[in-house]
Amino acid sequence: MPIVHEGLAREFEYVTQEEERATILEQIEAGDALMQEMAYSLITGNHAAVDELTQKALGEDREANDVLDEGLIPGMAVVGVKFRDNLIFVPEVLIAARAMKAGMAHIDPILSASGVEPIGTAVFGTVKGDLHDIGKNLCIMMMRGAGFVVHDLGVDTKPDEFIEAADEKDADLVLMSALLTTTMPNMGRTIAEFEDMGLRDEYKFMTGGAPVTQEFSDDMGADGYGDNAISCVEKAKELIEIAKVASSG
Ligand code: B12
Repeated sequence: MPIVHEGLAREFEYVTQEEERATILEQIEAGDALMQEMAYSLITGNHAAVDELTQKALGEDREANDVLDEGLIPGMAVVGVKFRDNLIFVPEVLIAARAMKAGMAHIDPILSASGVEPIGTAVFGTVKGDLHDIGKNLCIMMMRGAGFVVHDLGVDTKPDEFIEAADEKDADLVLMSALLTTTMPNMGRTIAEFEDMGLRDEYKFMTGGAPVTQEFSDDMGADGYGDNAISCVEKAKELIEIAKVASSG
């Protein structure tokens, strides 16, 4: 269905990059008016509405996956774009995140019970010495929304905690966030500790956080880098594909 919700149509105008417009429009158009209202409520941070609309949609016997793909994810994608383009700031993102959480509270139990094969499993932490977790939490939410199982290791995560969790959770990906120039090198130190244990090739490593660049990430020996929650999901999918091809070949 084309965009019939006026508010959502206005919000969609903030998405200006051609490729992103096409992807997000496809997701929106797969849904109906109820899904559009859900996406709009999420973008505007109306958690009570998202809570109610998600319950309503699931009560109509829609698939939890469809509600996620056609309502919550396109909404969150618009939020991600607006944040990246400096059209909204941290408080608005956190308010939208709360709305996403309200919807996910109904969807998560259904998806986990249905045994849908996840895209991949990741452990994700903010590195040792660093307490910034807003960006990490956004990435985790977007990754979970995209079908990954993500184990949140919290903040101030020491290398051995990454190693233990990656093993215990049978992770494919190890994701690290750092916001301080003083803690950024701890991403490289973490990878080095995996290497020392002979575990470097068991996992794909990704880095991110405001001061981190592609070049820095490469220097740290990581496999992937993302500068926002959308690119985090895209890169994670790409690395999972590479890992699959490598293990089948
Ligand atoms: C909020 C904040 C805090 C909060 C953190 C609250 C929390 N729960 O996270 C509090 C007040 C606690 C705090 C504390 C400190 N902070 Co502070 N903080 C910030 C601030 C204002 C915003 C950070 C943020 O949340 N941005 C929004 C999120 C969404 O963006 P993001 O983290 O970059 O994440 C996005 C991407 O980077 C990416 N991403 C993030 N992680 C990952 C991981 C992967 C794998 C991938 C692919 C992508 C990815 O996706 C995210 C979503 O788009 C920044 C300023 C700034 N503009 O960055 C300073 C800033 C980071 N802080 C700074 C400093 C100095 C500190 C303190 C040392 C201050 C002090 N003297 O005590 C302490 C350090 C505490 C510690 N040990 O960590 C400096 C760092 C300077 C530097 N060169 O290192 C900054 C830059 C402020 C400044 N200009 O001076 N801070």
